[in-house]
Formats: sequence, C-alpha cells, structure tokens
Amino acid sequence: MTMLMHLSDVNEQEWAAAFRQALPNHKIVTRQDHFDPQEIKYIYVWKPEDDAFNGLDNLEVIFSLGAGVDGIVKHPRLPKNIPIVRFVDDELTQCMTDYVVANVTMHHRQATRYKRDQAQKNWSQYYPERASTINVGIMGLGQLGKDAAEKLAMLGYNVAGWSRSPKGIDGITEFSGVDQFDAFLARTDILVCLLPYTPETEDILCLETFKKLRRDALPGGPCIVNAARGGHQNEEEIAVALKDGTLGAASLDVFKVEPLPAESPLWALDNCYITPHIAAISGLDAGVKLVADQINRYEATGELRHLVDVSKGY
Ligand code: NDP
Ligand code: OXD
Repeated sequence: MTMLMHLSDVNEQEWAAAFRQALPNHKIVTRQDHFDPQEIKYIYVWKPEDDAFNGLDNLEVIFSLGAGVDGIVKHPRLPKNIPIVRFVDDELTQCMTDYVVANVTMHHRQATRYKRDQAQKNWSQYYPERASTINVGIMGLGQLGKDAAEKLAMLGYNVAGWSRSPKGIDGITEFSGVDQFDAFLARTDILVCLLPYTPETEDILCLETFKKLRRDALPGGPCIVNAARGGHQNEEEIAVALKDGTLGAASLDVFKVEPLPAESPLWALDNCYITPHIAAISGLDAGVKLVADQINRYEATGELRHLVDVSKGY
C-alpha cells in the first residue's frame, strides 16, 4: 500500500520520514520521488495544488493534515466518492482553546484601552466588569467551538454558541440555524468564529453582522476573534468597523491572503491583534499517529473515523 505526501508549505520530507517509521509495511512517497500514480492508495494533503489528484485512479482515502478541509472539498479536480478524513486531536483542540481564551480575556480586560493609555503615559483606573457580565458568542460548536465554549464558561463568562443544529451542551446557551443568528448576535459582546469555511459561512464577519452585536457591555465596543479561516471575514469592512467604533477590537489569526499583504490596512490598527495562522497546529507526532492508526484500522476492519461530509463542506 502506498501513501503520497502532498503537503504544501509544510516540511513534506520530515512527515514522510515519520510515516516510514510508523507504517514500516507501507511505501511512503513524496512529490519529489518517482512513483506510479496508479499505486497510490492514500494521500495525505495540505493545500493541494491543481494537479494533486491527477492520475490517482486507485485512491481509497484522502487524509487531511488540517482540521479545516475547505482547501480539499473545493478542489476543482477532487475525485468523487473517495472518503476524506480530517484531523481531530485533543492537543490541537487545547491549543485553539488557549488562543480563544487568551484573546477573549484580553478584550474583556480592555487591552486596547490600556495600550492606548500607556502610549500617552496616562494613569487612568478603570476596573473591568466581572466575567459573568460579558456575553461571549461562539460561532461553530464542533470539535473546537465546544471545548472553547466549555472552558470560557468555567472561567465565568456567559457563553452562547451558534451552530447548524442544537448540541445540548451543559451551561451553554444555544442558538441554531439562520433563523436564530440575529438573536445570537444581539446578546453577544465578544464574537468568536470557529466555523468551517463553506459557501454559507463566507464573509460572515462583515459590517452587517457587527452592527447587530450588543453595544452596551464592553466599554470600547463589541469585539471579534477569528481563528477559523480568512474566507470568513470581509477585511475592508473589519478595518472600517475598527476605525469607526462599530468594533472595539479584533483578534485575527487567519486572512483571505496569507501571509497578510503589507498593504492591508489591518496592520496599522492598534485595535487589531494579528497573529500569522498559529492559533493551533496539527503536530507531527499526533498527526502521524492519528493517520497510522486510521490506516491500520481501515485495513483491518474497513472503518474510518472523522469523515468529512462533502455535501456540507466540513
Ligand atoms: P467541526 O466540523 O467539528 O465543527 C464545525 C461547527 O460549525 C459545527 O458545530 C457546525 O454545526 C458549525 N457550522 C457549520 N456550518 C454552519 C452554518 N452554516 N451555520 C451554523 N453553524 C455551522 O470543525 P472544528 O471545530 O474541528 O474546526 C472549525 C474550523 O477551525 C476548521 O474548519 C478550520 O477552518 C479552523 N481551524 C483553524 C486553525 C488555526 O490554526 N487557525 C486550526 C484548526 C482549525 P453542526 O455541527 O450543527 O453541523
Ligand atoms: C487547520 C489549520 O485547519 O491549521 O488545521 O488551519
């Protein structure tokens, strides 16, 4: 059985070497190696190039290096009816929760206000309200959103989540579907995006959305945290909202174009907290173990876990 590594912007050779250790009875090839496309049964993918699936007529499973599979499901030459398995891992979830908690608490504790005061050498005491007065709204209550919601609730925040279908998570107020989106926004002070990027969620972080957020709880205005995909955000409108006060601050880990171009107005805004797509990473050890386990189980029983529903896009 042969597995092809197709990992753009990632050290493909390093992953291949680790897979050779974990799956000694399998042949692991990279794009630099000579191989017959017909022998490829598995492909391990991140940011697939246009020719990623060319000639792979005997492909049985597509494994995604990422938790997000938008780059795979929208691939113009994605082979039909081949199962896609995505990355789901406790360590990645924990990392994402760290990022979300850090940024939510930062906005609750008025980081921008104190940064501006410091620049002016201004000693002005303002005591942030307690966490239970702050309404956090998490868009997406999947693997990542659910954990972040539960941890924020443990810290005392008043947490709600919005997903396609209700989940019944203890201690979290739930909203679901398009019909309940406005009610969810109307009670939200800090809006966190952990949605998959699909046609329905494209540009969901836009002025129209921001104007519907609750305005009277956070002194500087409502805030957003996006650690999902740049495709979720209208960056021109975020810049406008950050300048005119519609938003108090934004934490953005992902961008429409990465790296974020130097011309982006977001770089210069002191209430925009930019990180270079580092909220959570699929670690090599965990990734190799997860895929090796999946392959061993699949070959023994035919079972695959964490399958993507291509019709939904995640
Ligand atoms: P999941 O698939 O587990 O969860 C997705 C959630 O979004 C589900 O609750 C789903 O609802 C909800 N959802 C999907 N579409 C809609 C919609 N149209 N309206 C309302 N809710 C919707 O994904 P994960 O939690 O594992 O990951 C989320 C995203 O995080 C990934 O797709 C990826 O893009 C991003 N990510 C970013 C990283 C980074 O470093 N910045 C790292 C890892 C992931 P339902 O369950 O009801 O269908
Ligand atoms: C992912 C990511 O989707 O790192 O896993 O963005």
